[in-house]
Amino acid sequence: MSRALLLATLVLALVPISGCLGGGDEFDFEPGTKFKETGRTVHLRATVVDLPSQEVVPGLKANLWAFCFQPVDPNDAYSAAAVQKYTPLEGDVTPDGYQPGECSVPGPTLRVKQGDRVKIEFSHSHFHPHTIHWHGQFVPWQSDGAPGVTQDSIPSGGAITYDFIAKRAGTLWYHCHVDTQFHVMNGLYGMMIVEPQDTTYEPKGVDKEWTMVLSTMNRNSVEAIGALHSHPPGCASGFQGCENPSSIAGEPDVFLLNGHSYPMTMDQEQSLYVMKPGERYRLRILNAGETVEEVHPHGHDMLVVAKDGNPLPPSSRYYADTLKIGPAERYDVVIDATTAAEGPWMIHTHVSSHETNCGKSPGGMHTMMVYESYLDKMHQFKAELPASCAGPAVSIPGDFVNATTRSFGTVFGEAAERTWTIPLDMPCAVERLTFHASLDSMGTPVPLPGQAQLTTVTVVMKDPAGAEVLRQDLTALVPDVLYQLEKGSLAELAPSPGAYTVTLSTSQAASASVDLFANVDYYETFEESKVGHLTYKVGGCPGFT
Ligand SMILES: [Cu+2]
Repeated sequence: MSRALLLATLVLALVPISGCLGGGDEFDFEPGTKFKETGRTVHLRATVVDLPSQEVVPGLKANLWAFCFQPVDPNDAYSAAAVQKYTPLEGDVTPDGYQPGECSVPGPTLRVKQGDRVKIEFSHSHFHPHTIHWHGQFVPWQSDGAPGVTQDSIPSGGAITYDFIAKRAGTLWYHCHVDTQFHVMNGLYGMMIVEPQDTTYEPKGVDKEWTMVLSTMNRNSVEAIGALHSHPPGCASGFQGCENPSSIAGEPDVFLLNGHSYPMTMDQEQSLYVMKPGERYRLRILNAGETVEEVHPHGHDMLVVAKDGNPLPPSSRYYADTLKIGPAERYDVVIDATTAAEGPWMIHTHVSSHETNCGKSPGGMHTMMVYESYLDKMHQFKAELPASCAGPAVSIPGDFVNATTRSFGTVFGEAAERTWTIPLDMPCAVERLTFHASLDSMGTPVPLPGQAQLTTVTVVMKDPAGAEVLRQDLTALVPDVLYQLEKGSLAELAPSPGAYTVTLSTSQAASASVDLFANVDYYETFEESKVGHLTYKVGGCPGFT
């Protein structure tokens, strides 16, 4: 073999090998590399506030906690632009000192450029401690927001500055890392987008970006946290008299897309995806909830281009009509709008029980991709797809059962009066009220021969409105009285909450005592809804049938 032929053979033999080694289509990407610091700083102030009575599902108002972000310097346009706000829905609360959308659930989307310095001055006067964890970002460990591990949580009145270079690009997120199972559920999460400097692996020809943040809640747990808001200002865990919420969170039973359930998603500018034929959209999906979801758009495929913010090699990108996304995962997908597909299309989780509100479908993690030419027709489709909870959950008081003894003085002939109250918290939900008073004969004086029993105790009972409903003398001959009210009559007699009062009086106290017993028996569970939250159907209670 000539030298030239040998060389040619070797070159030919090496070509496939170099192909295997990567060659021209080598995927030349490594997270957090190939960038220069921009020299610019995104300088924000962050806090946590209460968002009371946020309607997240039609008819369900939750007491949420929200992250707020705003530029430290209001004139700093670069930092201000990094805070991308959700347009508040009607009725959403804007806390004092903030612009609409600066405090929200999910929190505002933070959008910075790779290489920017991100400086977040975090402080709060919320009753519970919090932190911010920058999920996916390559931060110095001191800025990792991991309480009890690498830093203390930030108590009410405390402060920390998170300071890092946005090294890692892509779709990331942030969330509180204190009792994550509660704090995230209660609203402390949001998306963070870092635009890469090297756009080699970015999807091309994108006209618009959409974001989809999926999350879950447990109604009972969120309501339980709401009840803790009576804590004094500055009250935080570890302080005397301040309770933490239970560390056991209930199973998810509320399913949210950008902080709301369908059909509220249709009213949310950032959650109703409007399309135009020929355009191409990049949808960034974050699962901030506790469940695994299956995102499914109707009428379109999704080209999956990035996982957890990192681009997939072009040869590994794939089309899917159903995309599994577990807790904390992110996927970027590209959706093409075509003339052939013009219309209104659902996009929702295909874990079907999670596209419900209180067990009713459609609801939950569900919204629409609507072509512009169909926008004005959406009210029809919405009308055909009603979804709401049956009504607010009613909290029925626990039964009142009490027995006691009221004793009078020991001086014969002395007048005396004793009182007792029977609380009545929700008259319309009472099944039966029972009151029993009985003169304790052991306490009556021994009558002299030929004399009548001397001790008489008069029992007077008044309803919460002050009307007398019972008057009876107790004597040795008539030693007791029983008073009962059944369902129906009680609501009429005592339409508003309050207390029945019982007054015992005698003009001849002499070691007499009266045994008292009361039982206010409220209705219990009437119907257990599919989401595990107890709802009640109580005849006579306003708003319930
Ligand atoms: Cu927190």
